[in-house]
This record gives sequence, structure tokens and C-alpha cells, in this order.
Amino acid sequence: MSFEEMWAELLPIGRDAAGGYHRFAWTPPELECRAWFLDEAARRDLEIERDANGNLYAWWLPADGSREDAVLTGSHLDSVPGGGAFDGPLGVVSAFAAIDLLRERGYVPARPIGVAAFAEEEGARFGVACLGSRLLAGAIAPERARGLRDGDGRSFAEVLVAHGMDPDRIGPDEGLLARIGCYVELHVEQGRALQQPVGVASSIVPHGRWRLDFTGEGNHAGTTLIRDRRDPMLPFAITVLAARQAADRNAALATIGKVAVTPNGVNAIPSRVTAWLDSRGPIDDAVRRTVEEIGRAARAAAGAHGVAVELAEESYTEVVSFDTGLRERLLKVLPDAPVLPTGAGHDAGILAARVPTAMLFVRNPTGVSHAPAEHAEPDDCLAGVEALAAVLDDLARG
Ligand code: HGY
Ligand code: MN
Ligand code: MN
Ligand code: MN
Repeated sequence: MSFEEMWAELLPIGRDAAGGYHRFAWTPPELECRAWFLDEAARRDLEIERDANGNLYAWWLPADGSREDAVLTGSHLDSVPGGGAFDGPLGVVSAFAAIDLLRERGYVPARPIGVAAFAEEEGARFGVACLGSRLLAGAIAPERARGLRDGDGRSFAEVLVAHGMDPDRIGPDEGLLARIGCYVELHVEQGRALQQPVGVASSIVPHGRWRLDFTGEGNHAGTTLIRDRRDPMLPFAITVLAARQAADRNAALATIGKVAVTPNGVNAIPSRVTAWLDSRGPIDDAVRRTVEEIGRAARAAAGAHGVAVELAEESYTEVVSFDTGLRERLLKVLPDAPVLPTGAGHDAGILAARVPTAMLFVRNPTGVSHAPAEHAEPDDCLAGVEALAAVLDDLARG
């Protein structure tokens, strides 16, 4: 199954008429992607492993059957709502294609090569990004993860049970982590910085996700005088503006991109507005300062409208500098590859706290991501596969 054939199989899964993807953890499209992963692994006689956290692994074991000091690659198969085709899947398809390339060249690994598909990387269903890799790495308390709820109020624990898994078993998998010698994730670039087909990551900027709950008083839109209203939409709207102003002041990024209005009716003043804030910055305190300023503005606006507001941190990841030794080794294999930071979060950013980790990027000529315009040219995708194969060849050689 060539890269193109694998890509053609995945492409229609969970895609809407506008070309955006809706592959949320344990929903039918993502389950179809999981089935695709297992099918591709079986086709290559790779050994399947499922950890207790919902992550999938396909292992190419060395002749002696060893499972130690593995070279893990892969990425994720889930998407943001209306996301692009490449964010995640490009790393997984390229991993299978790189294994095919190595096998065609008669390569025999001296240590295991694994392909991972980490669960809920976007956090689009349960709200916390990289949920699967955070659980594996011990970067989120299992109790908190069990209680995370999706938009329909279903808990992560209930969803795991519905898919035959035991929520009491989620959490750090020290045995599996001990078997991973290093992790190298290939990912489509999510900006305009990469002007060559393939690049190597230096770091991930700090980023975090917060939840704002504005609680007012639901009431009739046609009979409630303005002076009698406690409408949560007002402080919400003021906070959206405040987010942009705080970001500009701190040279950071701040986005309020997901909102839930309850009830969501034309002729009803809502009782509650929940908004999610995403903030990123080149340095740690840019993000923290931005969020503090937004919190102050939200509280002032809420108070002025008789509305209560709560600001809660969902996840925060400090700046991640990838393993320099591993990066230098990649650059020996790929001497022409530029080195660049990424503003996007990745499972590699979470695993970097536990195992030597590096990332490869494939050029995205549109610079757009998390939207249908996200793109990588076929030649650049194949250059990515060649680069990944060369890196795996080097890392898994005896
Ligand atoms: O949100 C991110 O930065 C990543 O695409 N999950
Ligand atoms: Mn198939
Ligand atoms: Mn993403
Ligand atoms: Mn991604």
C-alpha cells in the first residue's frame, strides 16, 4: 500500500463538504481511522499494542524479537473541528511509508521501530490537548482525565467503558515508556516559516488552554428591561476584545475560538456562556501575563453586568526544547534541513519530558492549519517519508 494509496483511503474519512475534518476521539470517523491504522499495521505484519490510555502502537520488531530501546515515530489521527487533512495523519501515513521504504531496501532493524497513533491530541472532544500522550507520560492526573466531559456531557471514563476499556487502568505506563529509546514525530508545518521540503524542530513555544464560565440570569428577551438584565454575553464579548488587546501588549497570541451559549435561543437571554481561551507565546511569561490581563478584564466586565465569572486552566505546557543530542543526530542525517521552532503543540512536546524526542516538519505552502486549506505538496510529502526513513535507518541501526 503506497503513500498515495494510504492517503487516498484516509482522505474521505470524517471530511465535510467544505473539506474540513471532524475526527473526534472515539466518534465514528475517528474509530474508522483507528480501524485503518490496525489494517495498515496488519498488512505489514507489525505487532499491535493498545495501551490503557487509548493510544495505538504498531511495532516492527528486530529479528531477535527484542522490545527494548525502541525508536517510536507516528503522530495522531484525530482533528480539530473543521481541521485540515495533514495535521496528524501525515505523521502516521509517513511512518508506515518509511517502514515500507526501509523494507524495500532490505533494511533489518537492530531495535524495534514503532508507529504510534496518540489519542485525543487536539483535545477537541474532552478539552485537554494531547490527552493520550499526557496520560502515557504521567502529565495529567488519571482522576482528572476520567472526569473530563465532552459537549454531550459524556465523561472520558464512560466513553472508555463504552469501547471496552477500563478507566481505572489509565495513567502513566512506565513499562512502555521504559521500552521507548526515542520518539521522532513527523508533522505538517503549521506556519509559513519552512521554505524547504523538510525541517527539524528546535522547540515548542509555551501554550495553554483556559476555560471561562460566565454565569448570569436566563430570561425573556422581549420582556426584560435592559437595567434588569444579567446577560453573560456582554462580559463574554468584552473579554474577546480584551484577549486581542492583551495579546498585542505582550507579543503573544490569544484566541477565544470555542463558545457554548446556554440556552442558545434567539428570544432568550442566556444564563451561561462558556468560552475557551488558547494562548501561546514566544516566552513563558508572555502567555501568563496575557491570561492574567484577560482574567482581570473578564472579572471587571462580569462585575459591571451582575454576572459571575470563573477562569480555569485546562492545560499549560511550558516551552519545550527538544533533545539536542537527538536533534544533532537528525541533522547529521539531514544536513540541509533548517531548524525551526513551532508554535503548535504536539504529542512530541509532552513525551519530551520522558524520552528523548525530536520532530520533523514537512513544508506547508499555504501556512494555514486547523482549516481545510492546510496543505503539503505530494513531492514534499515524499521528501518527508525519505527523511523519516533515513532517520529511522540511522536510529534503529545496530
Ligand atoms: O493546538 C495545537 O497547537 C496542536 O495542533 N494540537
Ligand atoms: Mn487499508
Ligand atoms: Mn493540530
Ligand atoms: Mn497535530
